[in-house]
Amino acid sequence: MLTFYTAGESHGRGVFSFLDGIPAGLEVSRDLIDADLARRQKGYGRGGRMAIEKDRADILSGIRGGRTLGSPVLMAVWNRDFENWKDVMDPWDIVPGKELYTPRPGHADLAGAARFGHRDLRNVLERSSARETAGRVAAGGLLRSLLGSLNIEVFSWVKRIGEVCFEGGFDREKRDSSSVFCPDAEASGSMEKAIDAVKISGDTIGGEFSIRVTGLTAGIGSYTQWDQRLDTMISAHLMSIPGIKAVQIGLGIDCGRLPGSMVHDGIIPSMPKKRATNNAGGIEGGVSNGEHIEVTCTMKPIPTLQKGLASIDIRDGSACKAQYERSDYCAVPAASVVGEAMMIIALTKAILAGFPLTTMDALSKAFAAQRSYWESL
Ligand code: EPS
Repeated sequence: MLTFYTAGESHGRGVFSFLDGIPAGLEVSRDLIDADLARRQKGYGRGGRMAIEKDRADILSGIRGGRTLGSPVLMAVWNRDFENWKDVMDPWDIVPGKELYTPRPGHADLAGAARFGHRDLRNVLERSSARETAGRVAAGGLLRSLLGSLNIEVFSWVKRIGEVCFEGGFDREKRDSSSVFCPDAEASGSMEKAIDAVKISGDTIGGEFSIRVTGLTAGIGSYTQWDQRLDTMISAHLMSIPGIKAVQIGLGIDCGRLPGSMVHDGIIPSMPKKRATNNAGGIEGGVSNGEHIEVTCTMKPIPTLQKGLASIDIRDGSACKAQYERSDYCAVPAASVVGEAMMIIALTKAILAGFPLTTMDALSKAFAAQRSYWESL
């Protein structure tokens, strides 16, 4: 089984990813990892921090000569900004001056203080910051090589920023030339304008992104236990991304409005079995059904607002505005890259749960056998 965790604080030394259970012999592409990290840093609406950082993955263990060893992989994304925070983040000495006492509604500040008994909210903020998602993207970037070797591709695009919605299809070139990662020039322009508007008013804005998986054969996941369902695994991984408030698979919430005849995807006589539509988003009964996996995530507006939301000073309970430190105005484009990473991690877990193998050679053979079985059905 694959295990994945991160460690690290936003202004500490770095963000660290730990992956255990990757089969040995996987040829890892450094470029894929760094390209994903660079994409996460972009997107119209980002704040000042991204001008400081130049995220790269530093492999600290588990890879030798470009291939996984089967032992745990530890990766670091070093924080350049740490240089400016060395004293404040010192593990041994308390340096006063950067304490925070006015929690931001919508962020982890207040609830996190309740969980761990912190008074200085910086102790919560440093770990709950979305800076942590750099570690997820590094891990996803590495495992992209594993899925790639099985001919599985994962990609995303931004579908909505506030009221601006793009309903069309995916086009990689167009997405990559868009400042907001939306594959439509006109919609991208309107999305930029929506972000500009909140920036001027000291506000923030959310949106939606979609993720598509191609090349996943039928038969990944399971219906025999709740936690082995592919939809359980995918939605848990995507819901864990900071700011995500909804995950829809396929037709999603529209399934509740339409009759069965308009929801379920007719089976067309073919080998392998094809569907007339893909409202199920490629998953039936918790198992991949051979169609593309299609998921849409909704992200709330970032809770750090320049104009400040109603809050209190937790030292005396008096009313005041929530703290403001440099932040993003819109991070939906960046979140779409994190979404790809979490989808990649979820799929790798599901595949390795189905084929618990320790070498890439054995995994490739088992996966190919599953694919031919499906193609012969
Ligand atoms: C982020 C780094 C953070 C924030 C942002 C995401 O850096 P800093 O706090 O130094 O500006 O910009 O985090 C949030 C928006 C949040 O709400 O936590 C990053 O690397 O993505």
